[in-house]
Amino acid sequence: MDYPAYVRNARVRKWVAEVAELCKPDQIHWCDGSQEEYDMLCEQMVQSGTFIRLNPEKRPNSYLCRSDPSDVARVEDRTFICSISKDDAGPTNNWVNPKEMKETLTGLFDGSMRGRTMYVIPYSMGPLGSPIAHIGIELTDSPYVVVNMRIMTRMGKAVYDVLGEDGEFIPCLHSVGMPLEAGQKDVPWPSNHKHKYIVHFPEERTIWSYGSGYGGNALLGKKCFALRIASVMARAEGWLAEHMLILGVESPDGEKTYVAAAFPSACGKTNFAMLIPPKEMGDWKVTTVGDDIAWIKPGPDGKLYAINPESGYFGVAPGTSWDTNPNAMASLERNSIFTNVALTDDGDVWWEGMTEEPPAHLVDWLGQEWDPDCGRKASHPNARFTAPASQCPSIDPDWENPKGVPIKAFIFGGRRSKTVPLVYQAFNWMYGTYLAATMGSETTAAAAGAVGNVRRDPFAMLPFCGYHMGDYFNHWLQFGRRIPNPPRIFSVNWFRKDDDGKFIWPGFAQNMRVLKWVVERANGHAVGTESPLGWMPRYEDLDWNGLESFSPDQFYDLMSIDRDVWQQELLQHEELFLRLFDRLPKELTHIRELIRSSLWRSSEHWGLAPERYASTE
Ligand code: TSX
Ligand code: MN
Repeated sequence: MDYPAYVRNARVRKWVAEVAELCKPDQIHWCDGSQEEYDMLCEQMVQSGTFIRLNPEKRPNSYLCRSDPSDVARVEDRTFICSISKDDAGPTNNWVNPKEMKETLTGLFDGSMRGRTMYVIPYSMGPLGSPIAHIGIELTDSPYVVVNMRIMTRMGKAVYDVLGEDGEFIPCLHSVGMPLEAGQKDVPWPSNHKHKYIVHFPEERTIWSYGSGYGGNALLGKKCFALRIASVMARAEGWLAEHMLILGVESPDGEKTYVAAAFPSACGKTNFAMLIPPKEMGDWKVTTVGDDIAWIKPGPDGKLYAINPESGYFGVAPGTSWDTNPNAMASLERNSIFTNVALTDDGDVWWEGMTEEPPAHLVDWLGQEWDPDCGRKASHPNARFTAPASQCPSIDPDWENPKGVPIKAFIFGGRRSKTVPLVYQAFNWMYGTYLAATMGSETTAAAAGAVGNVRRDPFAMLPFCGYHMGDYFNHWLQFGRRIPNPPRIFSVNWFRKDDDGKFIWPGFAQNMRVLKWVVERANGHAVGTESPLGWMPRYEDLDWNGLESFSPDQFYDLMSIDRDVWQQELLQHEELFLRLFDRLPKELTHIRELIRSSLWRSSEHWGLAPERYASTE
């Protein structure tokens, strides 16, 4: 085997040789991460029919890719946590004995790269050399993965310098699972229609992924490493690997506050990470550190420092527009990859919700002719853009600071049409852990299950925790005990509806009013009134400049805590806890009982009833 001289790490050399012997690729390409290499691979994919070069006038240096219609999303039922003990994976993960799984996968990987090139991708999750960052190496037979990884991670040969001769890395093996026999013609999107396996070995800290080329199944630095494997590392080493955006808030007098926030899918997480405050509120500014994942470690001063381990956005395209998220639209103006969106007649991209009026003619994500009356969607609901984070106009000046940014508050949100108030602050870390652990979100058309069902998604980590969810809750409780002055914890819900089924809260930019109260509370500047769930703002505690039409009555509708509805809600929390009973921290059951007993106070006693407002002016 020939190695580039700069690959000095013995473990890397040995592992690449072993995998090559198993997968039998025609050749090995050691990625250097250069622009030339990126351009060469994109051009090669244009030639092979995998990529369509978009009109350089409209979308410079950008490409459209259409996946196989059977390979369009993460496959949770084919995702496995193969810990030695089944109990360590917990009831919310699929588990197979690691020895058995290795045998199955070794059989599948044997010869899986025949007729293809195996790419060696060295990458850092987080700024190169940051004490919070970690290194991975992905071996893949997909050039699509290589170019996406170049946007989403710090990829390139400089990683080997950080790694040195004996540095640690996470080995990530990926194959689309479609070897080419001699003379066999390739397809634009190779994948395996029969076998798909997204497998994590938490004790060994390795990832093996077979059969899918899409998103989190194949870009192994993201969900597989930065969440599932990193969550295991974080518990062992005393830090947090979270499914959270990170944003900075700058007040008119220049006070800078960083918050991290977790939302389940379909809650507009990227929109919130890139929020532009209403100008009527004055000189407030929001800056973006990350939109999906946060790695958080305690610093020497006892504060918590967070980095975004990624360097790009792999965002859901449908619904993204100049109205809903101008910063995202600006980020993907150039140097971007679009997967499963529609192609316009002038060589640009389009998706549902991008413009009010759809174009009169498109080629849809399946490559078929499309017009507005054809009755089909032009883009797939899970169509994605891959865009460099550096292109985001709201990118935070410290987003690549190797020390990370200091986190003052955690926000947890879900999509709840009833029950959950617009915002409240947990009384303490334990109550905060409870609210995050019991977080739920209503299913939308894009997700499985009946529309409107509440699906519990603790910490928005249910599909991404690499170990038992009960142990994860315990890690959070333990973590908070060890740090002085831990971040304040908040719950938000932008999605409450009135009795006519209409959203009460205008959402989007107006969420800045809530965010302002959150950072002012975290900094000890704002008033909070006690409710059974936590501290809440009164109407007069929020900034209403520019939104005076929003009445105190509407606010009360948004903030009310209905005793009977919450009794039901607590029963649902109990259901979740029962699933995790053997490892559920006792504290959480006690908090539930505390909330249950607090609900018996009448609403006037938490200072938010509308009659109160009448008497304030
Ligand atoms: O992303 C959203 N956010 C967060 C923004 C910072 N969305 C989009 C849906 C999630 C993918 C929202 N949708 C938000 C929101 O805060 N709120 C809503 C609900 C809503 C939808 C439409 C309106 C209002 C609220 N329209 C009008 O008021 C005209
Ligand atoms: Mn995510």
